[in-house]
This record gives sequence, C-alpha cells and structure tokens, in this order.
Amino acid sequence: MLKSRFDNFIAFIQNKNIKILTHDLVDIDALASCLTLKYFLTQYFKEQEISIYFSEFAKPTINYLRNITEKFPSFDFSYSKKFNASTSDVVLIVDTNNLNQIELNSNLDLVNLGIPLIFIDHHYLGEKPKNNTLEISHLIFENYSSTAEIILKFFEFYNIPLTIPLKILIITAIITDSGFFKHGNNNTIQNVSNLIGEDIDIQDIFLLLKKNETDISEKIAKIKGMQRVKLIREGDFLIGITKVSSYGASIATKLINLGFDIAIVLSKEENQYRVNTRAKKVVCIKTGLHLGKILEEISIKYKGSGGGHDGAASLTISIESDTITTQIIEKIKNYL
Ligand SMILES: [Mn+2]
Repeated sequence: MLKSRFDNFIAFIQNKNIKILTHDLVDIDALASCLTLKYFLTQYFKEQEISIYFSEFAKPTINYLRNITEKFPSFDFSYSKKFNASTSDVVLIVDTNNLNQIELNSNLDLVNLGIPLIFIDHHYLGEKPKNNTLEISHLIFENYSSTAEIILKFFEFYNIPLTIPLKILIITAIITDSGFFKHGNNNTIQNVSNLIGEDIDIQDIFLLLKKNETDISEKIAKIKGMQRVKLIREGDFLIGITKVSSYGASIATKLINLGFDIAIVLSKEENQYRVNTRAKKVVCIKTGLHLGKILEEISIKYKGSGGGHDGAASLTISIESDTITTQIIEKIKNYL
C-alpha cells in the first residue's frame, strides 16, 4: 500500500520541472530531506530539471551546513535563494504541510500560481492541504519522526544506493528531529541502526552537530564578566552589574541565565562606553519595567544614544561615570 503511494507520486512528477521547497528557518531535517530528495530524483529521472529553493536557515542549520560541506566538498549542496515560478511544473513541499510556513522572496502566492503542490511531510495534517486535487500524490505520514525517513523510502523502494554523505544527512535529520530519540519510536532507532553500518562513526555525526568553538577572547570576557559581577538585592529581585571589555550583550544574557532578574553590563569601546541591559520577561510584565525607556531617558540627558525593548536595551555614551550607573539602578528600582 505504501509503495503504491510512492508510485503515484513518481508517476505524477515524471517529465516535469521540479522545484523543492521547505519551511522558513530551515531546520536540519528540512535541509537533509531536500538535499537527499534532490539526489534521489536526479538519479532516478536523469533528464529532468530539479532544484531546491531555501529561504532563511535556522542558526544550528547554518553551523551544520558549514561543517558537512567541509567534510564532503564534492557532494552537491547547491540550492537557489530565489524562487522562480515560471520554470516550475510541480512544487514539492517538504517537511511542512502548512503554506503559511513558506517564505518566498517575492509576493508570489503559491496557491494561485496554478502549479501543482505536493507535500512530503511527517507533521500532523489536520484539514490543511485540501487546496488542490492531488491528495493521492501527497506523501504525508504522521508516524515518522522525521521527513528524512520518508525520503529514505524512495531509496529503498527504487533501489538507489545511498552514499555516505546521504546516510549522514538522513541520520542527523533523524537524530535532531526526534530530539536525540526522545520523541522517536522503535522505527526511528531501527532506521538509524540500518543506516549507520560500518562506514559511519556516530561520533563524527555528533561532531557535525557541535557548535563551533567560541573564540577564546569571548570565553575570557565571559569568565571575567562573571568574576566581577556585583549583586544588588531589591526585595525579591536580584540585579547583577559587571564590567567587561567587550561582548557586553552576550554577557548580559548570560547573567540572566545564571539567575539574575536584571543584568547591567558596562563596557568600554574605543572612545565610548556602552551599557547593555537585560531583564526577565516575567519581571517586565509584573512590574512594568521598561529598560528601553530608561536608557532612552538617560541618553537624552547625557547626549548619548540609547533605547530598545522592555527586556533588552543598550546605551552608548561618551562619558563614563558612576553617576550614570547609579541613575540606571535608581530608575530600575523605581519599578520594583
Ligand atoms: Mn521535520
């Protein structure tokens, strides 16, 4: 039964120009699914034109794509950043069945293009893709923990051999989409086990997913920022203040992660001083605290530039004085 669904799909897209699309903020499953699907179709059809369009990548995908491209420089990772509807006979939508999640870099409306849209996806379907009559061709299987495993079926059904980069792409997609198997089922683990064989080391895959090492100067700045932090307690609220030479914004965020409700980080940049502030959202909601307003007021008074959101704001100013810090703290305390 399953195989016949794939046969229908193949029959429908035969002799057509194919565009592969996925959701915006492309995750690793979407990336891997599009690349492996393109590879399969190129091998299977030989003569047809097949291309991928990506909008924006999620941060971990950028990192992963960089790592895997370095590891397999001869694999075809190419894609287009512009969606050209006029050269498409059919659009394959991968890893989503919700057209609202697709970001085209134009005002094109996929539904009104008159091009058949076929979904290949593993998300909950609901009532969504009723906008065309191709239901028979959709490949939507909610019992799969990743779209990449649906793509894997093409290779199995039509006897196209998997290469090492393809296997690695699919394994990483399965691992990330199943939350390292937390949301997976027996098939999820079975699939990885079948793919991994003797030619792939699971540790190499973990390395591909690892975030690139933070620059040593950033690490030192963060550690120094933590060493110098002063704690001010105002009722039940904890304010942290520290000084660093750079990376003020990321240190302010770190202080919040550490447990402070509000963080103030002072840093000296060339001829000016910078103040980065952060506050927990719940504190802003509860007290009405608005760091952007506070820093804007200070910037007007001292001819600097400042502002931002309620929970994240910064100030750049040419003088450094403890009175400025004191005023920021006083203004914050007024809300608490
Ligand atoms: Mn997915």
